[in-house]
Amino acid sequence: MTAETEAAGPGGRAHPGISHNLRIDGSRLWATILETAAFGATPAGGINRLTLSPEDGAVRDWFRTACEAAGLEVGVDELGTQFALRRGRDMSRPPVAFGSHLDTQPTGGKFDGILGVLAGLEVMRSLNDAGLETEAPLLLINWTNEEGSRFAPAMMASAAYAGEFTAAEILAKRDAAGVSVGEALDAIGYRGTEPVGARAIGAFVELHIEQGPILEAEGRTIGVVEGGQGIAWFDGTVTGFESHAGTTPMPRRRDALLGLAELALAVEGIARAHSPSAVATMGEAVIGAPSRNVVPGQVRFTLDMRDPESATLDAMEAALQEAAAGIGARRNLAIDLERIWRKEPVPFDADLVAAVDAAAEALGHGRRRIVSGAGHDACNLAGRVPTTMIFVPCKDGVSHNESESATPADCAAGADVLLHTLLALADAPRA
Ligand code: HGY
Ligand code: MN
Ligand code: MN
Repeated sequence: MTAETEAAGPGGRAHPGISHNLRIDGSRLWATILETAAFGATPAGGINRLTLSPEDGAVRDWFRTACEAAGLEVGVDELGTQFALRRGRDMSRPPVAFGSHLDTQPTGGKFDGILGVLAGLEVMRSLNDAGLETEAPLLLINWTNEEGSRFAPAMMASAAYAGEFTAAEILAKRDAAGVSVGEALDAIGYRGTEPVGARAIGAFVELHIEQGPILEAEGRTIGVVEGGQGIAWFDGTVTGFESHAGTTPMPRRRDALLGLAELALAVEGIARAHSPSAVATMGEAVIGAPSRNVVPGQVRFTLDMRDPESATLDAMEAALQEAAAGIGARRNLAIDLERIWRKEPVPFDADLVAAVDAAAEALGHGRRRIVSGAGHDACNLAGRVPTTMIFVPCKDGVSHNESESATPADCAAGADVLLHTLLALADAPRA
C-alpha cells in the first residue's frame, strides 16, 4: 500500500468523490506485468501467447496460483474462462466484476488485455492489505480467447457468456490446423465444468490500454469509455486458374492474387470514403498451392471492417460486395465472401461511465470521453449487465505490435481509477 488506508483517519481524509484514501501498489503491479510477460516472450520484447497454447496454459496456472494466494475462490467454466471471487459482506448481491484477457496476438505486447487482468489482481491484493471488505462480492475474470487470432470470432467466451453463442458452438470452432477449441482446452487442462453464463455478474468494468493515439496526443491519463464501435469480419476466397508462369500470355491469365490485390485497394478506398471513422484491414492472405512459376489460382483471405455507426458498416459491406462483383467480372475470377461475424456498435452504461468519470476526477487525473476502436469483452458484457471501460494511454497509440508500451504511472493511475470505481459500485446502497 502506498498511502493511508482509512478515509476517516487524520491526514487520510479522502476526496469527497471517493470513499477511501486507498491507492494500489504501482510497483507491485508493474512487477506482475513484467513477470507474466515471460510466458510467450519474444526476442523483440513482445509476447506471442495465442489462446489455449501451452504459453496461455502456463500464464493461466500463474494467475490461478496468484489468485488463490490472495484468498480468492477460483473457478473455470466450460470455455476455460477463469473467475476469481472475493467474498463481500452481503453475498446475496451479484458480484461487481472486472478483468480482461491474458491471450495475445502473435505479435502481441505486454499490456493488451493483460493490464486489465493484472490490475484487477492488484486491486484484490490492495484491498487485502487494507483489510477492507466490500458490501457486494468482487469477481476478477480472465476471459478465454479475446483476440480471435487463433479461433474466430474474437471475444468468443464473453460472447457465449452474453448468450450470442452456445458453448457447444464455441467448442466446435477450429483453428487453421483443424484443432477445435474443445481439444485445445483439454490439451492445457482448462475445460472447466461450470456452465457458461451460469455465474451472476452485477456489473462489469474493464481497464485496458487505449490501443490508439488520442489520450497520449492530448496528454490525458484516463479515457472514460462511452462504448465500442461496430465490427464486421469476413472470410473470402478468390478463385482463378493455375497456369504456367512462362507460357501464359498476360491477357489470358486468371490470376487470383492480382484479383485480391485489386480488392485490397478497393477496400482501402471504401474505408477512406467513410473517413475518419471507418477502418478496414485484410490481415491474412494465403495462396493455395503456392509456386514461384505458377500463376496463382486461389487465394484465401480475411477482412476486418469497423465503424462506430451500424449504417456505415452496412454501406461499407454493400460497397465491398459491389467491388468484388466488378473485379470478378473484369478478371474472370470467382470472388466469394462470407460474413462470419458482426458486432453492432454498443453504448456502455451511463451510470457506470459516470462512476469512472467521478473516480478519475477525485483522483485528480486528466481525462476525456472516448469510444473504443478495438473490440473488448466489455462490448459483449454490455448486452447483458451494466458495463463500462477505463482506458490509459499506450506509446504512440501502438498495439498488436511487440513494441506496445505503457508507463508504470499510467498503469497505476488506471488501476486506482478501477479500484475506486469498483468500491463505489460494490458499496453502493442495494438497488
Ligand atoms: O480485434 C480487436 O479489436 C481486439 O483487439 N481483439
Ligand atoms: Mn484486448
Ligand atoms: Mn487485442
